[in-house]
Amino acid sequence: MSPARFFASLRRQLPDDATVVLDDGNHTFLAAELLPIHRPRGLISPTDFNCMGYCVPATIGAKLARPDSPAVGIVGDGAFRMTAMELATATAQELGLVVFVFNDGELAQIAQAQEIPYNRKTCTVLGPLDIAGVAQATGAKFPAHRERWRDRRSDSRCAGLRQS
Ligand SMILES: Cc1ncc(C[n+]2csc(CCOP(=O)(O)OP(=O)(O)O)c2C)c(N)n1
Ligand SMILES: [Mg+2]
Repeated sequence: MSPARFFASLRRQLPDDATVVLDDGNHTFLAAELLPIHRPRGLISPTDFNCMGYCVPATIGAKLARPDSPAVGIVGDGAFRMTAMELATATAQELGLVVFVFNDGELAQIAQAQEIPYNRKTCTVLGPLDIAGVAQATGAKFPAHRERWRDRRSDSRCAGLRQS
């Protein structure tokens, strides 16, 4: 699925009082460009130190702080694998939140900063990540329907994890 289509569809379905939680990666900039936010504090991200791994636990925090409105996390596959097991906390507490994983198989924000000036990548290609397996291990739901899209750089997928 293209990022533009993903964010347009997300915006259509999100109520104005939702909280969107980002991580650090290419999706951060895509969200800044493509996802209008309709209330103050409706978007949070790790702006102080840009620390990867922020999204999943921060989405849990956002949902605990505002239990009556939706909390949605958007995270890259590199950052997701840093703190994904926190989903077990979300399921144990029956919080009901959604995490979308931008699954492009690399630490893309860094990979492109290597590839553009040096024409090579170093230590930024990721091994396989079984997101459905993570969902199963933590008690989260993983939708059966997934769309794939191919961009110029890599085969990218956007997968949603629903925790309820
Ligand atoms: C803890 C931590 N380590 C390293 C970085 C440097 N860094 C910034 S973005 C990024 C890659 C993120 O990869 P991914 O989550 O897959 O997102 P993508 O850029 O592929 O969309 C890295 C390694 C960081 N911000 N935080
Ligand atoms: Mg990535």
